[in-house]
Order: sequence, then structure tokens, then C-alpha cells
Amino acid sequence: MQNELLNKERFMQNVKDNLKTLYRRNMDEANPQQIFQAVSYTVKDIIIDQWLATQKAMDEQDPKIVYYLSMEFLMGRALGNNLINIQGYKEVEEALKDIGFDLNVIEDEERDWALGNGGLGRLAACFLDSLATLGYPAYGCGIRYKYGMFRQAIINGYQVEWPDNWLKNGNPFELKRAERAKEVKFGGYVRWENDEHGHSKFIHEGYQSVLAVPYDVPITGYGDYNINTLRIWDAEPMNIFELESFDKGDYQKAVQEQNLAKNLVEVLYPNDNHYAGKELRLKQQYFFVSASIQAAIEKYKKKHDDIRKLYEKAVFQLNDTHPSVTVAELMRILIDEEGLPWDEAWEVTNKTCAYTNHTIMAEALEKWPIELFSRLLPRIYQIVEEINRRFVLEIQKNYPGDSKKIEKMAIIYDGQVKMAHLAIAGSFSVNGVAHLHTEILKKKELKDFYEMMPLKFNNKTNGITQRRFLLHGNHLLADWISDRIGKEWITDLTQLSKLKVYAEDKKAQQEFMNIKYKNKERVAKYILDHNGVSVNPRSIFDIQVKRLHEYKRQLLNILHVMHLYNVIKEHPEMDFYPRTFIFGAKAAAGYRIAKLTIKLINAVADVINNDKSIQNKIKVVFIEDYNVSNAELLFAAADVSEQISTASKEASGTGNMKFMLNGALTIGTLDGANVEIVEEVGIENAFIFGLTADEVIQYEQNGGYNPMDIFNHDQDIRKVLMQLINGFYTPDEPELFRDIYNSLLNTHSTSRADTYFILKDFKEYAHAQKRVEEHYRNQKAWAKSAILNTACAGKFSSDRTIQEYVDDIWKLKKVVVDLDK
Ligand code: 26W
Repeated sequence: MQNELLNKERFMQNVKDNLKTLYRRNMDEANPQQIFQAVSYTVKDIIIDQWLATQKAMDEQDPKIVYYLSMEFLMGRALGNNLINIQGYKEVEEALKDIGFDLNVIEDEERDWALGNGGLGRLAACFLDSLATLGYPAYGCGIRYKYGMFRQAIINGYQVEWPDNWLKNGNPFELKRAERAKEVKFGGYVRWENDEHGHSKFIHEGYQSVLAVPYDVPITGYGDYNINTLRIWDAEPMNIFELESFDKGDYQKAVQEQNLAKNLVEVLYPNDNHYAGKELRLKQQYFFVSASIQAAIEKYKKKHDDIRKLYEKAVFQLNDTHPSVTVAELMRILIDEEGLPWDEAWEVTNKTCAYTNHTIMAEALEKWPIELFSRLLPRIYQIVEEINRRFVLEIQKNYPGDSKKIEKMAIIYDGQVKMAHLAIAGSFSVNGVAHLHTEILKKKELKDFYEMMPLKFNNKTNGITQRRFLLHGNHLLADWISDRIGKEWITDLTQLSKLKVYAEDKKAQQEFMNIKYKNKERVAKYILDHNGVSVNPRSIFDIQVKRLHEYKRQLLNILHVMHLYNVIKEHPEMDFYPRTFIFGAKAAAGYRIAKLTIKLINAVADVINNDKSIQNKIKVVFIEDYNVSNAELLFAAADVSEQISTASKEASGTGNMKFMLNGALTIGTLDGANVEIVEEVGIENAFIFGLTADEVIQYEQNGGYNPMDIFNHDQDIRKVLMQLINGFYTPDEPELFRDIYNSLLNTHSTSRADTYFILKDFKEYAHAQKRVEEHYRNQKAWAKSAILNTACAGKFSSDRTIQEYVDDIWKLKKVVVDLDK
């Protein structure tokens, strides 16, 4: 046994006992879901002691704690990950095998914890894994959505959204903490009174309340005994009562409060990178922020009586602007409840809050109408007004007479509350998530703020956890690596550089490619089972999986596939290396052109996959319901990683890192963290193409790009575009893709044609794809590049990212947990 806590016989006895208590079943009568539950409870039992010990150690050592405030935690599944982290995966796998169960099948019984949309939510989950592994005291603070990210079905080529009732079978890992519930107030009005000393005091009345009830989830760190907590808040009505027994006024209020509680945490907003301005979303934001901050302050006050030193024991990291109300909520508590004067409260707040920016897409910026904000959060609004008044004074002091600065930087302007400006003003740290992204923030998006307060700005290039995306997702490669360089890479990913010596070793190359082949077989089977399409694992697996967004340019990819198909049809004799193009993407439910792009991919897939004449040279596959769990399989099986966003638009990307770690070669633009990936692995081991960020920004500012010129002069592109509107792929609806065609060629009221430079980059992309093919034909050269990609991925561990946050921003000390205490 690797983990001494894990004794095989005792473990299986516990599973049997749990089956009985939970389901009144014996092992031979249990179904896979029941086994999943029983095994999970058994794992939780093991974790609980360590969790308690961590809590005890935290109590004694009283360390500074980071509260990672995030509306999203895209955790994926817990069971396999926990088994990996407590170092019991293989043992439990064997034990289950002995009684005829396959752990993989049992793992598939767990629903993904899809409490997030994409990059931002998954990053939060990776950070929790790294924090626990490194032994830093941390709480993840979020929302226990009843329905997570929708489940995607593809029906007749179209995306259909199904509710994600992830809690249906119960969640064996969570713990309800009713005793820690907090009241959160909405609406009403604020009046002021003089207290006995003649000081004015604000009184909030006529509000509606909900009870925020926390559910705690253990976050296991690898190997060590440190277990952190993810605290997600559920909403319940304050009082459960007999509605009849109230007089009329109370009755109405009681009904409203019940409804508020019911709706509040019902569903995750499925918009990624797009702000919709929904009232309920602002409620969700304030709800989880208020509850989390109250809990943090309560914890602080148990041991300390000087609230002015809160920053010595707590730091609130704001995951994008979604929790920006933290700044004002903390001010409210410090002033109204703790009695601090404004200046002291502001100093505490400013030393306690830090903000991470994850996007420069203009449509993602959160700004709330004053009317809505002040109606929903009257006291918070007052405080934001005062923060704004003082901030504007400061701007004036720095730039006397420059009204443009105020227009651009004020927190409240033109009828709106700007959440990014609030976060920047209220934080001591503002960071971007990749070097290029941070530079764009400083030079462009947040230029004025950077000029006024340069010291706040810093970069923290994203990372990913190798425990989930290599050790769990790719057992074969993980074992191969450990056989060569030992297991240290599991907690120190820079160790992977020791693999460089194998890059030119023939045997190692062979083995590496064999592992890739086996992982491709696994995905081929998944595709056969789910799509009914048979794909050849000897073909190049070329994969683009991420949210569907125009800036990510899935359209560029599929247009290029259409072009290749045209070429093969015209030159059937041509030597073409077989390729499987795999897509996976969810589109926000209201994002028309994104949904149409999904239909296009599926329409192209239908035609190409069924065309016998091309002899399986191309296959196109759309993976339904792309999520964390099937992602793990896909990264392991990729030869080519598609990272083709319009340069300057992708803040960092993290999928790019997961592919690299698993030995895929990147075809991509110099965007986000791709830049740093190429720095690490060398440009000769990637396929870089397209406009640079500077060039894109130049065109955006000065014009000079007209896609029609390309349309007029490039026959290949013209042919492909014509096929969007002549029924080539959808004979029954010839004009189905007219809107996509128009988006590329017609100037709209809101933007230039081809906003994302798809036609501009097309030729270079096609050429880069040719280089991919040539490189792949030389299996040794490819294997060398693939090994080097894995070997050079060390920088991209979220362990490194977290250590940087700790050193530069959070200033935390590790907790030492002694299990025998
Ligand atoms: C208000 C709607 C909304 C919802 C989500 C706006 C913005 C978001 C997120 C900030 C979008 C997001 O997930 N951004 C991604 O963050 C990742 C982690 O830093 C980066 O790797 C991705 O490049 C970035 O798109």
C-alpha cells in the first residue's frame, strides 16, 4: 500500500458496510451507481480524519488564509481525483477488480461537478488542487448551483441544452454545515439616525432576507495530509412557517422571501465571456460574497479583536469581476458593523482584496445600471458612491483638469456601476493571466489605471494540475514517465525536463508513440460508442476542444477542413496523410452564430464521413457534451492541439497547456500563453501562424483590412465560402449558413466584417497545417517533438502559478499537519 491509511481488506469491508447502510444491499446485489456511492463514502471516511487534523492545525497555527472568491468552480469528478491524491488509486482499482468491478466504470457513475463554464472555472479548480498539495491554507468560496453547466445533446446537428441535475443521486463528498448559515439582505431602503454620541448611523430596513447555508467539500492535496475546503453556499428561506398565520403584509414578504431563496442558486449562467446584465446574476454575486465575507470575518474575530489587522490573516482573491462587490461588502461590515471610520476601513479593504482579470473581450465587462444596483443593494450602492467620489478626487489630484480621465476611470459613470473599476480601486493587486495578456492590460485595456497605480499590476501566468491532467487522465504516460525519471514530477513538474534526454532515443520514441496510439484507441472507441463513427487511430488526431466563441475561431478550423475536402476531391490521386478532426464545444444558449457554427461542423462531418470516395482520408467528429471528464481522455489522445484564437483575444488559455503536457504539438497563433509555450518548447516543435497581437491591434485601430479583397483574389477561399450558401452541405436548406457567410464579408452596424480576421489568417493556417502533415510523416521527428512538448511543460503546473501568487500577493505560510495529534 502506498498510503498506510489504506488497507485493502479494511477498505472493502467499509464499502460493504456502506452498501448495507445506504441501500440495504450486499455486494453481489449492488449496481454500479451504488458501488460508486459506497466507495465514495469510504474514501470520505479516510479523508475526514485528515480534514479534521488540518482544521486543528489551522486552529493552532492561526495562519493567514486565502479566500478564493469565484462564481465558478469547474471541478469535474471527485472520486478518481481523491483516490489519486490519497495515493490509493491502484489499490482500490485492484480491490474492486477482485470483486468483478472496473474502477473506470464506477468512476463513470459520478456526474461531473460542472459548476463553471470554462477556463475561469477550471482554473479555480486547478488552483484548489495546488493549494492543498502545497499545504497552503485556503478556502474556495462559491455557489452550490442546483443545476450546473447544461448538458449538451446534438440533435440533427444542432445543440440542444438539457438541465444538469447533478445532485440527483446525492453528493457523497459534501457536508452540510447548517450551523454556519448566514443571513444575506436584499432590497429595502437605508435611513440614518444619530446614535447616543451624535454620530450618524445607517439603518437598513424593509429588506428581504435569505439564509445562506454552506456545504463544505474536502479538497485533497496530493500525498500530504493537508485537506482544504471548498465552501459552496445554498440558499434557504429564513423562516419556514405557516403562510396562513401571517397578516397580509407579512404574508407577501414571506412568499417573496421563499421565492428569492428558491431562485437564487437554481442555475449557473451559461454565458462565457459575455455579460447579459441579468438581475438574478447580481443577486447571486452579492449572495455568495456577503456570506463568504461574513464567515471569514467571524473566523478572524474568534481569535483576534483588532479588525484593523484583518489583512494579516485574510486575503480575498477576486476571480474576475464577478465577486467585485466584495470591496463594498467588506467596507459595509467594517463601517456599519465594526464601527471603523471610513479611512481605516478603506485601508483594511485595500490591503485585503486582490483582483485577477481573465479577459479583455469588451462584451464580457460587467457594468450594472445604477437603478438596478441601488434597488437591489441600497446600502452597498451608497458605499460604492462614496468610494467613487473619493476615487474621482484622486484622479483629479493626479490629472488636474483632465475630464477624459474621469470619464474613462470612474467607478460610476453614465448611469452604470463598472465592476472592473471597483475591483481595481479596492485592491492592492491587479493581475493578468499570461505575460502577453498582462502587457495588453497595461498598454491598452487598463492603461489609465496602470499609469496612475503601476505598482498594483503584475502577471501570473496560468497553470494546470498535472495530478488530474496527466496522472489521472493518462495512466500510461504517467507510468512511463515515472519509470524514467521517478515520481517527483507529480509534485514538481519542472522535473519533466529530465525527459529531454529521451527525445532522440529511438526506443523511447517508439514507446511514447505507442502510448499515444493506445490513448487514441481509447478515444476511437469512445467515438464509435457515442457518435457511431469509426475513426482510424493511425490517422492524425487533430483536436480543438473549448467553449465555442467567434474569437476562438472554430470557424477557421472547419473552413479549412472544407478546403481540404475540396482539394482531395479535385486531386483524388494526391498523397494525403489521414486526419481525424475532433471538435468539442458548448455554445452559450443565446449565442446564435456560435450555435450555427456547431451545426456547420456537424453538417460538414455528415457529408465527409459518408463520402466513400475519399477513402477515410478525413474524418470529422463533434464530441457531444464536452466536459472535464471526456476532456481528460481527449488531451491524452491528441497529436495536434488547436489553439487558433485571434491574437490578443485569448487571455491565456489552459487547454493549450493540458495538450502540451500530454505530448501534443500546438498549431496556434501567438496569443495568450501560447507565446510562453513556444518559448519553452521551441518554435520548431510547434506550428505558429497568423497575425501577431500587435498587428491585430494595429488593424483594429487604423483599419486597412478588407476581407472582400481576399474573397476576390483567392479562389480556394471563395469556393469554401460559396459552399456556405449554395447548399453543398445542406441541400435541403441551401442558405442555412448565410449568417456565417455574412459575418465574414459584410460590414455590420456594430463591427467590421470578419471581426476575428479569419480570412486574413486562412492561408497561413492552411500552410501551417501542411507543415503539420510533413512533420508527422517523419515519425521520428514527430516523436522527438512530442516528447519535448511533455518535457518542456514544467512551467505550466498550477503549482508554479500558486507559488507565485503566494510569494507576490498572498504571503501565506504552509500549514504543518500532524496526523497523530
Ligand atoms: C459576465 C459573463 C462572463 C463569464 C465568464 C464574463 C467573463 C467570464 C470569464 C472571465 C471568461 C473566462 O473564462 N476567461 C478565461 O479565463 C481563463 C483562465 O484565466 C483563460 O485561460 C482564458 O484565456 C479566458 O478566456
